[in-house]
Amino acid sequence: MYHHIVVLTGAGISAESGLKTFRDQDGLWEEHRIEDVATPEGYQRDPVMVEQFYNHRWQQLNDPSVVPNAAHEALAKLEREFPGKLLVVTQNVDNLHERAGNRQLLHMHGELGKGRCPRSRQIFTLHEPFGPDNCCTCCIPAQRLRPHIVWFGEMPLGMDRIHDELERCDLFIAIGTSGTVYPAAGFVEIASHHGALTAEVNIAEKDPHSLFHLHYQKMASEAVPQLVDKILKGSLFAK
Ligand code: BV8
Repeated sequence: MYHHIVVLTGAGISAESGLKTFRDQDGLWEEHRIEDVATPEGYQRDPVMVEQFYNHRWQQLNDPSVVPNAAHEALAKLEREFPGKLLVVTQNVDNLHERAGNRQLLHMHGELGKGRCPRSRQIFTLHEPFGPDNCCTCCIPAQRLRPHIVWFGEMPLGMDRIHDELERCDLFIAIGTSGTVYPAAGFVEIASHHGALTAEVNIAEKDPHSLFHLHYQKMASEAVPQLVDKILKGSLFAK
């Protein structure tokens, strides 16, 4: 039986909930260049365009067709029923893990539903789209809120806690991530180096340079419920 699990999720776990991934054919980025919408420089250059990019994705979360899928539900079941420690680290900025019920959850790249004061770094729940009138309440004069999103070149959130958990876990599972963005892409090496069994779920075939011990080439909505049942039964390569 495992005692301490870290799960890393990427855009692939939300794909079956209707949210576009970043690097698949119709990925988000194709409508925009990364450097234009997901960098501090892009925001400085054209804040309105970046605000529209994030407002659109935030409003998409209210679409009745965008709901947690079986993979999100399975991770919530794991948190409810697993007797050991579980932390879900997500690269995703959507709210599908929370809506499925996960609470031991860390958004390392920020969240669509939050804004941040550029001066105090105070975080605010978003109640209206980003724009010139959506300002902080912590400064005089009030500052225009920016998306609470970690852009390229910015430090991801919760890194100390993540490293601590990776060094202690005995099972590391990555779900629906292409492993192209660092530091998240380097987590498997840390976990494996500290003795964890590492597994990944991806519809793509195993990368020849992959460091994962196990690879489940399946849709997340099919593989994750199966994995969770094996873990809860103690039959996933029980040590
Ligand atoms: C940092 C928020 C340092 C935005 C995101 C030059 C300058 C500066 C930095 C760098 C540089 N060169 C390299 C770097 C590092 C850089 C980086 O890694 N760049 C890459 C492009 C090479 N990283 C950073 O900049 C990071 N910060 O390094 O800071 C620092 C140090 C000290 C002090 C200050 C700073 C910050 C990176 C965070 C960027 N923000 N998100 C937003 O969401 O709008 S990244 C964004 O892209 C996502 O959050 C996610 O992390 C990433 C997309 O990755 P995935 O989630 O994996 O999605 P993807 O589409 O790629 O893959 C989906 C996978 O799912 C596929 O494999 C597919 O096969 C699979 N799949 C699809 N459907 C399913 C499925 N699997 C199962 N079932 C399905 N149904």
